[in-house]
Amino acid sequence: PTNNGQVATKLSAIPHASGVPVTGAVKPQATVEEMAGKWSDFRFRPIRESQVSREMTRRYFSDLDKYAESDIVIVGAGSCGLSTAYCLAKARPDLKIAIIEANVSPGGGAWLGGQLFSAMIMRKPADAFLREVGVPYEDAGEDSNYVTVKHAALFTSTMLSKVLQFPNVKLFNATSVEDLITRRSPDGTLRVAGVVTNWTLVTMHHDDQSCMDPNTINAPIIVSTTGHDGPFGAFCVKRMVAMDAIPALGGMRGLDMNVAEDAIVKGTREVAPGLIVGGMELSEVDGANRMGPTFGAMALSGVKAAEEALKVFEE
Ligand code: AHZ
Repeated sequence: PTNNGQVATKLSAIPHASGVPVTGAVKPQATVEEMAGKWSDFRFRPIRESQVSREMTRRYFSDLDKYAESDIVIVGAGSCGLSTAYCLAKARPDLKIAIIEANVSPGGGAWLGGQLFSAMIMRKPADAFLREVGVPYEDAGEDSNYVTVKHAALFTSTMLSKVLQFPNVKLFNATSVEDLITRRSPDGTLRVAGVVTNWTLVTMHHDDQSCMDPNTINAPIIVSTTGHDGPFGAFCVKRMVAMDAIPALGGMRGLDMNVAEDAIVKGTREVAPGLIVGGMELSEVDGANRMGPTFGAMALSGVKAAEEALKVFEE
């Protein structure tokens, strides 16, 4: 049993599209083909509206209860956060992993390759990550230094479908991390010990609504992947600077694909006790370059962030 009382499930036990798991099904299920041409007699089974409400809310509140003590919280479900979640959930089915995403739609900037263009470019050797997750891509051959996914949304939707099938992952979307839980040790070091959350619509209205107090999640390790500074981004590291737990931010530098991608992957680490930073949020800490529309570093920074997080549980 895992720490939340569930039986651990190995990745190999999570079926793919050809064998969709139907929990609790007792009889052979109808197929769509069997419905064809029979629309005049068609009827859905009856339902009472309250059943729908209860099925949704019961699960959500049970998840709030279960994940109030998580093993790992990932802040931000962009390409780096989702890659982190995939690696962690696969490696450790016994750990409870909460993903907090401010937006209604998870995926961050990875729904398009760059500007409004569809294709997503990944420099080798990040093609290994695409094979690992099962994202189809084009490779121009041995001499080519990069591969191309025909639409960035294919990458992001595949990541989401894999990550959300893990039984030990819960995505709380439309939920913002609006502060960090911190503990000061006797030597003065600040340790991040969880996150403070609120509905995103509430956080957007702190100026014109009376105080609506937040909620909390405790966890020994937080992985922050909230992207570079902007209306939303770099949230956790900016908060750490405000609390004097990180001296200052280096600030994201100009675009240099070759320098930027190596630096982000290599630099992904625990920047302060309890806080691992990956993806473009790290460029703000280290004063690293941006890479623009090439996503290999986001995937591999996720791989490294997961590796760093797992050290905490191996100690
Ligand atoms: O909504 C944000 C996005 O989905 C989410 N987020 C930000 N602040 C949050 C908060 N609470 C909860 N306080 C929050 N969620 O974090 C996600 C960040 O995703 P992203 O795609 O912006 O970041 P990434 O680091 O995964 O990928 C960066 C992609 C970039 S930017 C770039 C450049 O500018 O040069 N190049 C690449 C490849």
